[in-house]
Amino acid sequence: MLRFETAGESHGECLVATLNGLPAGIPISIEAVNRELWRRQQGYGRGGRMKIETDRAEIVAGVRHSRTIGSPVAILIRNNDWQNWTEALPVEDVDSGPDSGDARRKPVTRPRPGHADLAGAIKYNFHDARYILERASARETTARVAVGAMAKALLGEFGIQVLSHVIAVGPVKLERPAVWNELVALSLKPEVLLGCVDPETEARMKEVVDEAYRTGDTVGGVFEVVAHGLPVGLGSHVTWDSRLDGRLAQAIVSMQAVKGVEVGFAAEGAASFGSKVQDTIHYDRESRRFTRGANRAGGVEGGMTNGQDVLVRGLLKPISTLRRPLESVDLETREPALAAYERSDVCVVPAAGVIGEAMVAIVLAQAFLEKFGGDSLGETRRNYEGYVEQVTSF
Ligand code: EPS
Repeated sequence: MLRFETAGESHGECLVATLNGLPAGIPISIEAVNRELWRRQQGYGRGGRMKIETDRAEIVAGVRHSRTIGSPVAILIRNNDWQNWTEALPVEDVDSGPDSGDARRKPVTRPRPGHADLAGAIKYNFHDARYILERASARETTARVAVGAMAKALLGEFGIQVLSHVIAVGPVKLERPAVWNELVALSLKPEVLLGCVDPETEARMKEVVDEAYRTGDTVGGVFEVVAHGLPVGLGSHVTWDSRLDGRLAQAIVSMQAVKGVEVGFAAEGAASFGSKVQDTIHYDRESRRFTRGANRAGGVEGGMTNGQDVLVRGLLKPISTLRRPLESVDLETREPALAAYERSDVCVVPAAGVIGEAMVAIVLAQAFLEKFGGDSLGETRRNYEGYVEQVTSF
């Protein structure tokens, strides 16, 4: 079973992740991991924090001589901003307690609507939302992306790739499908604007972000993750929790600010007749392969991969920290007050796409290892090749 955990606060010393269950022998390139971290930091509309950080992974366990060794992988990513927070968030107490009102703590007493601040403060019993937002912040996704890079390394050994693109920013939508090669080209670009494959649409997306900048607002959107090169049969129809679409949905909606998910063309399908939605089945006698009329199902039928590209979309609400803050209430005085603002991103849809890739890669790697197992890459490969032979001669 491939399992991971993350720890770390947004302005603490570092973020850490552990990942257990990868077979031994997977080649790991630290540059490839760092490239993913770089991709997560990009995009037009990111805030001041991204100028402070240059995220780099330090692998401190589980990889030796550039290959996994079967033991848990541990990854550490240092926060450059920590040096500005040593007094506010020390590990050892410097005064009398969490509600002491010490200004050095940089208390947050005016919860932001939409953020974890209010519910978290009530639940964990702090009259200061600082400890809540430190962990709720999407900075945590840095650790997820590092873990996702490991999952991608495993999948890559079997010709499976996971990429993303932005299909909407605010009201501006990409009105045509993107092809796989466009996503590959996008992922290799040295600069990222809004992660859309169509330059004209991307320019209109930028105008929406500019408007949000002008008005002190924020803007959300939709990203699409595409997994390419999958075998038939990852996940299963037999139990509710082995269904791959359910597992992908959980992984995507667990991301900060994601409020909705689509597998394939879910919303469009719900508004159509069945005859227009299902992907017809055909057979090519020459290659002895089943082919499909379209891929509206997003590569998953009955909770299993069907061999087509897996398509998963995440619907991202606008970030809840606004430069022109919304109405709130002060946790101390209970008087009306404007929500707290330190600094924030205006648009994070391209970054969310990269995080979505990591989450999808992790879920696919879990399902892949469930099916093929193996303590070493060679063993996993033998199991995989045996199955491919069975599928080919079906
Ligand atoms: C983030 C770092 C954070 C935020 C953002 C994600 O940095 P800071 O709080 O120091 O500005 O920019 O977090 C949020 C969107 C949020 O709502 O908390 C990052 O590294 O992605």
